[in-house]
Amino acid sequence: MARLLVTGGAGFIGSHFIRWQQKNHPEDELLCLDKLTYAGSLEALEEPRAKGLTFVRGDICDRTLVLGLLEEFRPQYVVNFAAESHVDRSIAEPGVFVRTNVEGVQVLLDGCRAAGVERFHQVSTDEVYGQLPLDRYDLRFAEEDPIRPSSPYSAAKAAGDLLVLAASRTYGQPVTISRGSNTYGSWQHPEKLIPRMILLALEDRPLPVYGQGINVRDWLYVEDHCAAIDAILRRGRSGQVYNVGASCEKTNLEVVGAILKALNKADSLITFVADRPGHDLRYALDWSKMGKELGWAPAMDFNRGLEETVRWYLSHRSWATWQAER
Ligand code: NAD
Ligand code: TDX
Repeated sequence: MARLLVTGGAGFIGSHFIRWQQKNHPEDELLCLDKLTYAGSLEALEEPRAKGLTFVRGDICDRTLVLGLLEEFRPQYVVNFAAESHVDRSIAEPGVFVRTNVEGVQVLLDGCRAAGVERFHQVSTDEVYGQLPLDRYDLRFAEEDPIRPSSPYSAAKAAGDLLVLAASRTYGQPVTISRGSNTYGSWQHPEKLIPRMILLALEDRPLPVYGQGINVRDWLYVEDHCAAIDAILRRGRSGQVYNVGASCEKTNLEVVGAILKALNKADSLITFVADRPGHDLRYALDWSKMGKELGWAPAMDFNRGLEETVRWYLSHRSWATWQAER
């Protein structure tokens, strides 16, 4: 039996990770620390709480709270999902991204070291590598490639990664980092591309596609992402970075087109709007290390994953609308 502290567990991927743990490691004890920002939702944790998850509302930047929780709960594992996660918001208001995605990570690292936590896992992103060009499909980022983040969001995540690697090198602290690609599935905040487009299409409102819609993202189903994080946490080598991709590259127009098709809506809803400043053209990962070292591979087919996601939003429209308006 292990004890896990999951930070940011009331958000999209974190809440799936908690459900995934309860299903696959029912003997483990789980504690979630989450600030419940606009992105957090206690509704996503209703079922896990009924199954024994303990929830504490609080900020990962609150040193006294974090040290106290670690002292009391004594987890073997800490997994950090807590972050400001939306690129557009980071362009409008970068300060809070530095606080949570950088300072918060250092507070967690310090706390884990003081409490002798056996493994701290930092959930990071493919965006830290920056963009690839659109005319070189042979290129993909590997773990040892330099990081060249473009947005305040990805720059703050990259700074968090560097602090984690510094703790490994300087103190020999047991840590791992996963760099996941664009994740989709149920319980995702409708500020993100897929849920946003589903909700707008359901209301027959224009779907705002940035620029020409030719930017490429690699789409990873949320449960595949959770399985990868669990494998790294329990079996990954300390001090290592692991890329978690899906080899499922699509242009934004392709994704929006697939959503319209699934909902039986017309392409004429697509509206091209001003591009995101500094908009990265393409993300693509070489995730062969995950396969070779940990035997992980993504299992979900994109069309099936998207269908399930669309169906979920149809049956959770009031939650999604409430989240969109917060
Ligand atoms: P999310 O925005 O849905 O959830 C973030 C959660 O963190 C929320 O519950 C929020 O309340 C909480 N939080 C924010 N600031 C906090 C603080 N200071 N203290 C405690 N809790 C705080 O994010 P997500 O999409 O689930 O992403 C989770 C992690 O995965 C992030 O670190 C993100 O960088 C990374 N990631 C996301 C994706 C993706 O496509 N969504 C892909 C790769 C990596
Ligand atoms: O309304 C929109 N129109 C549009 O064209 C929105 C919200 C997005 N887009 C484009 C921008 C991106 O090219 O769609 C693509 C995906 O956008 P987001 O859903 O905002 O995701 P992205 O910026 O790629 O970042 C996501 O993946 C990596 C997550 O938000 C990050 O947390 C994660 O690290």
